[in-house]
Amino acid sequence: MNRAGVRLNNEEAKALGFEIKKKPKKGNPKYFITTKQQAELSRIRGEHLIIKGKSTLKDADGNLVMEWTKTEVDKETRLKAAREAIQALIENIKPVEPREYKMPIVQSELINQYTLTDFHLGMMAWSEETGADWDLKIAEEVLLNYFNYAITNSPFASTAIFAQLGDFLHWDGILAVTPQSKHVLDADTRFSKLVRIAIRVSRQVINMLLDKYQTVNVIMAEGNHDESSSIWLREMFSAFYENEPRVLIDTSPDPYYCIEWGDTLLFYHHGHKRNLNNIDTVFTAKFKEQFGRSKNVYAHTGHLHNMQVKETNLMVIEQHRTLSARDAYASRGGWMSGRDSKVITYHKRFGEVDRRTINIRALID
Ligand SMILES: [Mn+2]
Repeated sequence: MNRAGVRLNNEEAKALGFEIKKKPKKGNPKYFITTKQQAELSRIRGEHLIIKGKSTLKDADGNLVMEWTKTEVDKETRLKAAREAIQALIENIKPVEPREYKMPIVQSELINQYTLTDFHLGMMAWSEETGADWDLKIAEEVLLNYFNYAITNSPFASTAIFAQLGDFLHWDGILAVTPQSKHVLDADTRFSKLVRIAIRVSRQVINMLLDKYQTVNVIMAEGNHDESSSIWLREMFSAFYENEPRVLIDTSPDPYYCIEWGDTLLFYHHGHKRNLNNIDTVFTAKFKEQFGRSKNVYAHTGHLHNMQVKETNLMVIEQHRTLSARDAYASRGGWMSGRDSKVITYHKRFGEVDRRTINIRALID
């Protein structure tokens, strides 16, 4: 049975028993391979293919003329390819020179957390339909206005946390769909443009934080909209600031993050895997040592876009609002949460000592 043409290199063609074809101008020559050869090819290439379905072509007498097998590379193989691509990207990144810290340290016991979740950069919303406009241009402006305003109006702590709690990017690849469920998303517009702006705006934010703080911790949490993109964001910024000891990037691939600040312990998770009901036990189990040493424990999540605070025997858990507008899906579904971001100040010994709420109206009116 024939399949559509597949490009093979000479070793692969030989292994599958073909006469080697002449190399065309671009890429490797195409061969028509059978389902059996496809399986052998996948074995050679170390891929695990999932059979998605079959199509057949029959002649007037009902004899099978041709058969196609629709296959898809499994998640692990795709992740492996993504990791290799990231590695290649990192190798080409030229790290920046360290910046000199000029600000006198006023309160070295304090850390300021800039909480940003579900920013949905690249989402497209139309105010007539959803109540507020949102696109790449608006989002970039809002984010820079937010950090400008929030940095100026927060205490003079020695250290900051850029707590980006996931869904920073609205979509995660060439197709504007959610990575797991493949729901079609309202997108503005090209993925390359989204990537460029995500990098540009994050760099600006980190540089703004470096002007005020001696040390900047960066959490780039995995969200359900940016499963893969959060990987390259973390790895790219880690490579980019490798010579800058004042920037600390958490590159953990496990979507649960932890920062220790004296006796105060801070946890972060997007909220797509675990929610307020039982996330406290997950954090405690994953970070037993840090938990054992700490006196004041706080956890932060996002994902559902509305505000909720819950105190358990183990910690205070807070689910945060977002600064982004709602998309048509959320608006039509009637999820109408308000829009703000909290700057929370933690003391090494006392835990939370201050918080500022930055309302979206302070940023766009
Ligand atoms: Mn989410």
